[in-house]
Amino acid sequence: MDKKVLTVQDISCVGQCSLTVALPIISACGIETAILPSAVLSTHTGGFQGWTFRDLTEDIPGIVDHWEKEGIRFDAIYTGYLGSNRQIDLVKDLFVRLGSSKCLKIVDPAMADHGKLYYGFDEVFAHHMASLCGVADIALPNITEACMMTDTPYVDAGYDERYVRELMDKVLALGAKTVVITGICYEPGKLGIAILSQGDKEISYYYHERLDRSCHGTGDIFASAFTGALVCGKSPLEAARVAGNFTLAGMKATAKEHWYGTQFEKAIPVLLEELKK
Ligand code: PXL
Repeated sequence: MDKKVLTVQDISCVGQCSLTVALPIISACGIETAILPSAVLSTHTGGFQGWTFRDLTEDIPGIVDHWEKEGIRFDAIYTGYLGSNRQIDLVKDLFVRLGSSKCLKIVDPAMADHGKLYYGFDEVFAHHMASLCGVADIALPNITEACMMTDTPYVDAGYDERYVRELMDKVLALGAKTVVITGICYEPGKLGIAILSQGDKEISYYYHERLDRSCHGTGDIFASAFTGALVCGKSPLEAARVAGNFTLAGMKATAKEHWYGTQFEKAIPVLLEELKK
């Protein structure tokens, strides 16, 4: 049977992140993608001023009830940016009610980067997000998010493999079955994606080139492509290669003056090539 994915996150109408990234990318992987918008914003909150924000929390229970009655179930549920503790509770509930028997639950905490929480989030939210990662098959934090969820001091650079291993063990201790952390840098010019599952002896890495710039939305692009690749049957390590190479190609395709997002659209052919390998 063809697989079906549900993704739960906001619609930032302009800004190349969250649902405007997840829907096209997972669809491009050839997978039916249903969406549950958690909020509608005029833009994302990372650099624009004066954005609008409509919270859709109160719409979620009715949508979930309807789908449950219709017998609609998903093979994977991927969550990104969520706006409140209550939304996290609603997601935990829909994991149970809308997941197929083998549903893959993929949680990208999408709440912080570069050592700082995004606008509007606090420590209590970060701990609540930790509890959502605790029920995930795959948790996809960046280093900042992993630190905030596990009360670990954030180290920007110069950390070693022991620090990363401890951090990953702490995320697994929350309950996640597998943790995938992007942006691991042990030496100049190289970035790693680290993967560790419960019971693994060692971290697996996929390394790719490190560019001398950062682009907004790359976490969402990575998580979307990773989800698409996993649902296509790739292993977590293969999915890391697909998503890592695609995200990198998107960054390379992004014009220098394009400050608010990543022009991943131009790299869709790379995604399709990577999926064929
Ligand atoms: O890319 C993550 C993200 C998603 N949604 C909203 C955001 C951000 C990051 O800034 O502001 C609304």
